[in-house]
Amino acid sequence: MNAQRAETGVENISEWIVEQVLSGQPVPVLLESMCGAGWDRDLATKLIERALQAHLAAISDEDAPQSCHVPKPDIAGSPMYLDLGDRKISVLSAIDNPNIVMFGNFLSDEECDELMAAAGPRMRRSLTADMSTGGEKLDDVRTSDGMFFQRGENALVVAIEARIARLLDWPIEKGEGLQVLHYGPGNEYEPHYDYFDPAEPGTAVIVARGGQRVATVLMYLGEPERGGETIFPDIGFRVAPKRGCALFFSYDRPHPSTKTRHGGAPVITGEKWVATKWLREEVFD
Ligand code: PD2
Ligand code: ZN
Repeated sequence: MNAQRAETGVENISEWIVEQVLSGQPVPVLLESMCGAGWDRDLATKLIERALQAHLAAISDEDAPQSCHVPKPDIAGSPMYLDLGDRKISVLSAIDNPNIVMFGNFLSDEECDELMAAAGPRMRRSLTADMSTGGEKLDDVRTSDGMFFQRGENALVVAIEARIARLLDWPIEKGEGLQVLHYGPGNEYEPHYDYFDPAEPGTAVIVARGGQRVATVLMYLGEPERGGETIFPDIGFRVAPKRGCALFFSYDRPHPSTKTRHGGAPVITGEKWVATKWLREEVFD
């Protein structure tokens, strides 16, 4: 749409202005293009101001749901390592907002192998939450295979769940079962939020069991040769799926202001194996 075609009404013009700015058009260039199309300069300036202010208000967290207590690793004082009792892990990188921390040496090679071997025979095409019903559905946005372990299902799952609980000071009972995912070439998980959108009809059913999701721990078990990064497109951040490492991130409210939209980029060559632990606000049983 050009400036002339944007003359159909104030609402359309506002939308068009926001679209232009989001697509990278500098505001002075936008103003000149509106003036060139016959708009009065003062009116065009006001319209731009109003459209951008309304857009900022809409995406700000003022109307967001209230924030809640979330799991958090204690990395105050910038420790190089954290001793979790059964394992010493390293703190590789961290971002404060959103809170994302990457840990090294979280799982041993033997633990990665054992998880993949135990999960292998139980893998089925991954599903996504059906937000209209609270059930599950097959969706092209997620093309991995996966399976869930019961919480505490075997000695290794018990050890990993206890390690996560100590790292994040979050009770084991407030976690979903450990999930193992496998991505072959071309498989991906398109960007999404792990929390459940309060505006969707199916959310009430889902959060009746354990409340909202508040944090995610991704543990990389098997590395592809290319691709398969975990991506955070809104903050321009990509994480390599390095075997044995764990990626933690939290979201203190079910709202885009948490900046936690993330995805699994398509695997290009090789195979990616990852284990996911989603943490809830309340006991999940
Ligand atoms: O496998 C991943 O990298 C990935 C990316 C985004 C996994 C999930 N989300 C998830 O399990 O929620
Ligand atoms: Zn996710």
